[in-house]
Amino acid sequence: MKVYQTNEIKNIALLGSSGSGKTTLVEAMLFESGVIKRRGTIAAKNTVSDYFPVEQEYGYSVFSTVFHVEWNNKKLNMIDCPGSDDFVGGTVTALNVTDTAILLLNGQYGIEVGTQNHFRYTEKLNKPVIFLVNQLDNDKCDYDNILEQLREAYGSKVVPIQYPIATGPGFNALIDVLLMKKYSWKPEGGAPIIEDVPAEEMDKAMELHKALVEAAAENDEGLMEKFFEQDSLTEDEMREGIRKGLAARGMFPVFCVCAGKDMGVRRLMEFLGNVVPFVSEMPKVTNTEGKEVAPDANGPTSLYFFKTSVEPHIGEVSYFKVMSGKVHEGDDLVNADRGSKERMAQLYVVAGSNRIKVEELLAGDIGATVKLKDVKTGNTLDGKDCDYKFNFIKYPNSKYSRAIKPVNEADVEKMMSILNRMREEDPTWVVEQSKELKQTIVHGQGEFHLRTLKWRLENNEKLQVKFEEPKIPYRETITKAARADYRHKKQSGGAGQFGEVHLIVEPYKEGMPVPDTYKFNGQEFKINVKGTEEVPLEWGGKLVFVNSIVGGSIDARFLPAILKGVMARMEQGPLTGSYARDVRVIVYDGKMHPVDSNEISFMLAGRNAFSEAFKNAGPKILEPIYDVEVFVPSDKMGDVMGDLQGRRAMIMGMSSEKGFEKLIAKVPLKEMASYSTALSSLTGGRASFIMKFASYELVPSDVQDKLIKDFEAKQVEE
Ligand SMILES: Nc1nc2c(ncn2[C@@H]2O[C@H](COP(=O)(O)OP(=O)(O)O)[C@@H](O)[C@H]2O)c(=O)[nH]1
Ligand SMILES: [Mg+2]
Repeated sequence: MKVYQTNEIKNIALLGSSGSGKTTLVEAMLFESGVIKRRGTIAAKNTVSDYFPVEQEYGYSVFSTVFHVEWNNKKLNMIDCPGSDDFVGGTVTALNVTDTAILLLNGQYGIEVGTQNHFRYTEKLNKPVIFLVNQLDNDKCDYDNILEQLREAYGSKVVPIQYPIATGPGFNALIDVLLMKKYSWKPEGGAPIIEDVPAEEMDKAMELHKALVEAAAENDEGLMEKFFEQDSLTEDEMREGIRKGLAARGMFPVFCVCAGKDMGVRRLMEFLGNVVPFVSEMPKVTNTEGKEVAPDANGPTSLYFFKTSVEPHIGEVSYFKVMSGKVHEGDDLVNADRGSKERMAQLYVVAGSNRIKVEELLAGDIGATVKLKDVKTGNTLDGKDCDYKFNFIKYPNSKYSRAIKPVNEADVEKMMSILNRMREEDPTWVVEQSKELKQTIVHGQGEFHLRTLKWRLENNEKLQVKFEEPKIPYRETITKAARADYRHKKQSGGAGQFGEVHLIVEPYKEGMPVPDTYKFNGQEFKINVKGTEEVPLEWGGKLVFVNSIVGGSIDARFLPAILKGVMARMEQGPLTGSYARDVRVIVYDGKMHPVDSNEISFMLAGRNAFSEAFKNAGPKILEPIYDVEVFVPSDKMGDVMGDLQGRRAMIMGMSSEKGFEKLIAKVPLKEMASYSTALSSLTGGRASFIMKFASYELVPSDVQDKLIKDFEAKQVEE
């Protein structure tokens, strides 16, 4: 295979809702460019793109699939992305390593929640977008309506380059208003018949052509002047204008295809080859040191690994983009993130599970290799004299969590090692061994995301696991000051134990001064601060420990033991055994025994005095609250709002954009446990949401009573 130069390579992401037809389009493109000899179908489970058993089982894409086609001496590297937001990891990665996005729309439905989500990612990453309306042969397809939806959602930058003469099962022709030609196909699709625009379509075609010329001119001053002088542009000038418009997101061109019948696919590839920006024309990526790295084949060699996957029959395959320089078969490189050496024994370009060996790949290109020793997703391998690292990919926060457990308890270690390995394939799975909750928790992007995790553990790894509801990381705190003392005393035979501690506890807020006196039951307690220790807590908040001991009633050497006793209770709060936070403890008095006092005595006295004072100090349970943003189609707004109110949500705001509403709310984590499933069934999968930890807040008193009761019942049981 030919070695492609940087200025012959284009990297493109295929986006769009599940079911819009991305995988089918890939099949048609690969067929048209000669990589495969016959087109597979989703129904026959023989497509190039969905080749993993889990994908064939569920009937849609779980992973992103990398492939390339050669077209007119250019190489188009493409990544077919999963449409469901559950598998957003693959989509975000793909968008980061490509320069242009093709956003497919399902001709039956027009803009869907997946369209909106994917468009939002392109916006965030500032990537050019081409809209592609697919399934023009569907009898529900209404192209003009879809165009209207697009304009309403994304504005006047939406400019059609094609329109179908008629949609529905008879679809077989479209007008291309960039070339001003009619394209039509025989029933088997493939090579088009290209003719002049028929007279009856001329008016409509001319009108759209003019709009396109104007839009193309808008993105370049030289072209604009020319357009005003001559009222037209040449084909090349138009391509130039569209390219600039695309690159600057000043224009979102709209194309048409029927991927299922391979109609319009060649023309789309031609446009991709001729018009979309090259790698070298796009903004440069910066490395972790903030240095811009140009895709320069003469620069130092640096490869970024954006995907690793364990593939049927071969094992681990690692996908990379050449960020700079070139890589040759047999090159020795160094892993900049892990320090290890790696040999690039074989280089491939890929089309799904098909691999083609190549000798060399240059800057900007995408390739794969196998049998690396220790390369994880996100690592960089560098050549001599280069130490670039990259971390430009940012994944969304997880929003669905489950506690996971092997059915056979002896398999815990095995499960953990498999989970950690799987996480290297998909960084949006987060595995957490919670000491606090005594659970292993897997966090993901949705119920389906975690179900595929389970499927793969059970089917690929033969490890049976079960999911449980994750416990909620409650916190405990106090709401007023209280006082207690406790004497620990033990005299049995030999050495005795003695320690007595008097202390005050109160809620602590940052910067709060210590008062001179406290009053409890009419009695005054004078405070004389001798020392303060601030302990930042691993689980958030603080413990402030104040020494105000009078007249040496307790030796200073016992203070650390008292603090240790207090901390033991902070780690297992007196109400429900949850972590406590935001407490100030003032030790102001106590007693020692000249022989029997020791550290253990003061630790126990400190712990018990603290426990008692805590219980008298208006103790409260806090729960984690999340900031939640829900994107809902307008007609489902009422249902979604009602459901949220049933989840103790506080609605913070609403805004309406592009036929969708955005709802902003604060919701307790406890109430979000199965939200993704509930939201999906409320809206028929047409809504999506994101969530992020906000703060800890007091739980309502009925919830608190129940939590304390449950805890006490469990204590008795144990
Ligand atoms: N009628 C029709 N069906 C299509 C077309 N393209 C794809 N499909 C069907 O739509 C479904 C989803 O397609 P798929 O390629 O898996 O979509 P993806 O989820 O975006 O990858 C499959 O059943 C395809 O056969 C098309 O142009 N016309
Ligand atoms: Mg697919």
